[in-house]
Amino acid sequence: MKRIFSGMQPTNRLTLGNYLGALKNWVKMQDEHGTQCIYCVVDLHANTTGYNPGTLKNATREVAAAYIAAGVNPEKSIIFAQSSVPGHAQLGWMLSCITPLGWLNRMTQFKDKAGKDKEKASAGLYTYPTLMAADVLLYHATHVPVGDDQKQHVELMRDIAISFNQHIAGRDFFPVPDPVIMGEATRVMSLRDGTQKMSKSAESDMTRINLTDDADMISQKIKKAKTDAGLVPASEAECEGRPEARNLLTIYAALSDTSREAVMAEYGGQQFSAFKNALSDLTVATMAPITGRMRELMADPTEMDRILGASAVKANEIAEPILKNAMDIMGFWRA
Ligand code: AQP
Repeated sequence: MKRIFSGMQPTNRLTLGNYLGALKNWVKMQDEHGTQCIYCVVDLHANTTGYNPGTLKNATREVAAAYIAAGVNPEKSIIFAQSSVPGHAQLGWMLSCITPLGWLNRMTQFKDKAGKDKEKASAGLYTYPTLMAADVLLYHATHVPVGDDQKQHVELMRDIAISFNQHIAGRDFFPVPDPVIMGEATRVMSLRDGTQKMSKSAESDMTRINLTDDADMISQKIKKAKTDAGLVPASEAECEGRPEARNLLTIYAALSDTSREAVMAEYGGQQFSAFKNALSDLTVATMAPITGRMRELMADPTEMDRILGASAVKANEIAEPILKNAMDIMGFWRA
């Protein structure tokens, strides 16, 4: 059986990048035969870049609501908050103790997120990849659908699993999970700078489309998206050195489930204003039902809590025996 595990941080409103790079694929995978999907709201990870106890609970509900609104079915898939299964933190600690510092030093996301003043970054941000490894290995998951930015972390998690199996267990205890990076938009870029990833915690809201944005806001953001003085590129060669143009074409292709090539065949050589109008209409048409459903779900926090609670029980049932076995392998005392 294929077991899928993936998660998103409740750090801010989810973006079109989160949707196209990951969430849209999660929905597709849920319908594959012989697949069990576990989709987590990784609230322990959200703490690595700052604490806001007043908003975290609701942000967790909102991310879960986004999963459901996008098409994840809580009757089929497990949707829960990471902190409600204690095994994540326990296995995370155990794995951090067998992960060499040299491996963590290579992680580019820490460098990006810590910024210039590394001394002020939290220890949690540094060990984020070992907790992420625990998230997946705790369920003996086999596949991890993520955006391109998380590829390095999945590679590290594979190294940790192999190392645990070889040096501690002496057998294949953890399956070595495969990253699944699919679709046209594996890395959606900022609307204001085509060299930067679209990120939910970037300072300017104009850099991204949030899943909660209404039609006016979406069309304003797309209208103001950075382009250049040329026409819409008609070939990959014409995209060279034009990251913003390429990004808008990629977004259009991913939203319409087609290829960038097909989009260029339709809009190449036209003015950006016409293409932006078409992109804006397509984005609004795709997002409006998701945003509407999210709003309905968020109007009933009790129901959201019921869904998260029921799924946490199911997640714990899978995680507990695996954690116990891992603890036995590591030699921890147990009555
Ligand atoms: N721009 C993106 N394009 C494609 N995929 C993306 N993902 C994130 N941004 C893009 C994918 O979304 C999933 C959840 O991401 P996350 O919440 O774990 O955080 P992140 O990867 O650090 O993404 P953000 O939006 O930049 O969050 P913040 O600003 O909070 O750090 C992952 O599968 C990710 O690959």
